[in-house]
Amino acid sequence: MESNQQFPESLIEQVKQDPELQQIAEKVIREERITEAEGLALFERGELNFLGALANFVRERRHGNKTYFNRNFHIEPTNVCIFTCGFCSYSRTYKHKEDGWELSLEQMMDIVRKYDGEPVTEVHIVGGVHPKMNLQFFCDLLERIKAHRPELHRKGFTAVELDYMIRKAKLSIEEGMAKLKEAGLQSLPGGGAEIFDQAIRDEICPDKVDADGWLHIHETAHNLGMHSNATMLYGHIETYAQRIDHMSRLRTLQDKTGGFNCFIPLKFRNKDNDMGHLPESSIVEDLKLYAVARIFIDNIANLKAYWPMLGRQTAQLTLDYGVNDLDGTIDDTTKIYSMAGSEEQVPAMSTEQLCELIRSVKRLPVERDTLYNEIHVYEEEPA
Ligand code: V47
Ligand code: SF4
Repeated sequence: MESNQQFPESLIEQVKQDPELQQIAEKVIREERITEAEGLALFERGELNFLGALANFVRERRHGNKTYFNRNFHIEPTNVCIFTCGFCSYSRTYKHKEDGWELSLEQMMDIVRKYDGEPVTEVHIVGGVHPKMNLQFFCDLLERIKAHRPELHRKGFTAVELDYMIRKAKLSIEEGMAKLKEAGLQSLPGGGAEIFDQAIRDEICPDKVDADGWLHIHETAHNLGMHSNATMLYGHIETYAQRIDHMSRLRTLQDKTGGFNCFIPLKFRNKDNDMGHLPESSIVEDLKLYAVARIFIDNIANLKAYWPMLGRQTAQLTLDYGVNDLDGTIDDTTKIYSMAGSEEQVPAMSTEQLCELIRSVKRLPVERDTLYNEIHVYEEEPA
C-alpha cells in the first residue's frame, strides 16, 4: 500500500457546488465504502476530470504506479453455441456449424505444444456452448494440458459454459466444479456475467444462466479454493442504476468469499451482431465507467482494461482512470473481439510492446501470474 498520495485540494474545490459529491470524495479519501446511491451520483453528476482524479488516487493508494500484465494465450474450443446472445458476433448456431469451428483434443494440444519453451504462464480456455462438447471432454483436455505442462495455469470456462456442461452431466454445481478442479481447472475467467438485472438479460441474453446462477458458480469455485474474475458488458441498453446493481452484487459476494481477482468492464462492440443498430459508448463514457468501478468496488484489488476489445490507445488512457492491469500478450489467439469490430484485428503484443505502452504513460510494467503474484518488475529498459 502506497499512501503518501495527496488528493489534490483543488479537486475537492471542483465539487464544492455539489455537497454530495464532495462528501463522497471525503469518504473515499477516508477509505469508507460508498453506497449504491452514491455510486449512482458519481455516474450522473461526476465530471470526467473529477472521477479520474479520485479513481487514480484510489489506484495509486493501492498499487502505486504498478501496471500488471501476464503472458498468456487463449484456446477457443469452438464458436458453435446453443445460445443466441444479441451482442455476440462470434458464435454460430449448431444448425450452421459448418460456418464455425470445432477443435478436437489433439488440435487443442497442438496449440498448447506451440508454446513449448515459451515463457507463457497461463492458458485461457473459453468458447461457445457446443451441445456435443461435454464435461468429460473438457476434463480430458484439462488433464492432458496438466500432464504436458503442469506449471501452466489453467484458467477456463465462463459460468455459462460451466452451467450447461455440469447440468448436462446431471451433477450439482458443487460436484461438477469439484470434478473439473480434480481434472486440473485452477481458476475461472469472468465471462457470461453481462448485466445481472433480469430485465436486461431478457433483452440481450434471455436463455443463458441468470445472475444467481452465475454468482453461485463463482461462489462454489471460491469455496473450492479457486479464484475467478468478474466482467460486466456495458454500453448497450443498460442504465447507470443497472451498472451499479451489477457491481454491488459482485461487491457483496466478494465480501463473503474474497475470491475475485479482478473486475473487467467489457465495452459492447457493435459489428456484425443483432444489436448492431446501437451506437457504441464514447471514450468519455468508457473512462467514467472505469473510474466509478475503481471507486465503487472497494474490495476487488485489480481493475483490468482488456486491450484487444478497447484498442491499445484507449487501454493506455484507462491507466489514469483507475485501471492497474492490461491482461496479457494474447498472441492473436482470440477472435471474440476482432469479430465484433475491435480496432485490434490481430490481437497480439510482445512483452516489449506491452511494457512500452505502459512506460510511455509513466507507469511501471510488472509481469504477474494469474493470481497476481509478481514475476518481474520492469524497473529498467530491457537490455
Ligand atoms: O461474456 C461478447 C463479451 C465475454 C461482445 O476473465 C462482448 O480474464 C463486447 O469474459 N462486445 C467473454 N463484449 C470474454 C470474457 C473475458 C475476456 C477477457 C478476459 C477475461 C478474463 C474474460 O465477452 C462475454 C461477453 O460479455 N462479449 N460479445 C461484443 N460484441
Ligand atoms: Fe454463446 Fe457466449 Fe456468444 Fe452468448 S456470448 S452466443 S453464450 S458464445
